[in-house]
Amino acid sequence: MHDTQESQSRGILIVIEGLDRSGKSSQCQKLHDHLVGNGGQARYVKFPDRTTPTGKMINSYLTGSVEQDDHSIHLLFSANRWEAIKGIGRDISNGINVIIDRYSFSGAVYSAAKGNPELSLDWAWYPEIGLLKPDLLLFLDISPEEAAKRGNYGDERYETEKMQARVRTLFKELFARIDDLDVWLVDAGRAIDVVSQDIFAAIAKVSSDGPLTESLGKLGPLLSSTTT
Ligand code: Z5A
Ligand code: MG
Repeated sequence: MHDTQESQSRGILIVIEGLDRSGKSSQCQKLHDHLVGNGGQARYVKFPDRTTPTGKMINSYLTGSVEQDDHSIHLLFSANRWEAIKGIGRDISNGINVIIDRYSFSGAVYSAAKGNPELSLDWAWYPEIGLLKPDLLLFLDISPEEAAKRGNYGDERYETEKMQARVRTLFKELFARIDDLDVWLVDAGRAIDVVSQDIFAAIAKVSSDGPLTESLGKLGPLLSSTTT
């Protein structure tokens, strides 16, 4: 775990990913409170950040009030991360642990899951290359059927069981194609506090030795046939 007593050390970059309603936002908030409660500094960042100009365009698309070309909306989601990344890097350097709710991994798989033949997973990943690589990626795994039982499911674009099933498969393919990425699969179908305990245990094992200089790189080859 990042030693919050050493003012010299940097923060850690944690990403929480998962399907819709897998409990990402609940767990990000709990992790934030846990780190702060233990005397550390933490910041909770959520993508898409719907407050910025790009985020407002994304929100209009997600809520169905405007249509967008698949490539165009994809690049807007990516731009929404690029415009925030310097600030995140600065916080990490200043010893603040940054918890990110959805990141490049959601960015690539949701677009690729649309099934547009001109928007492959490889194409979708490309704009993410160069963004900061997380120290730890937690994937909250839940079946689309289980997720659908939770509140408000179905209000936004992409919130269908068919889409979520494709997304789940693509997440696993994507993780298998990224070198040297610390991914923890967490069974998110359990009670909230049980899931949190697993997450806190994973965080305790992360080291913040050395500067956070690593960036997301190109995807490796697909070694198994898990595509949709
Ligand atoms: N998207 C994209 O296409 N490209 C991108 O680059 C990015 C995103 C970043 C909006 O995302 C959409 O944008 C999303 C992907 C796409 N589309 N879909 N689908 P978002 O992050 O703004 O919204 P969301 O993640 O889809 O939904 P959510 O509401 O934020 O879900 P969540 O954060 O995973 O769950 P939650 O809010 O913590 O919990 C949901 C409910 O379940 C709530 O009532 C909780 O009290 C309950 N809950 C949570 N955990 C549990 C457990 N363990 N047991 C029982 N009940 C629980
Ligand atoms: Mg959420």
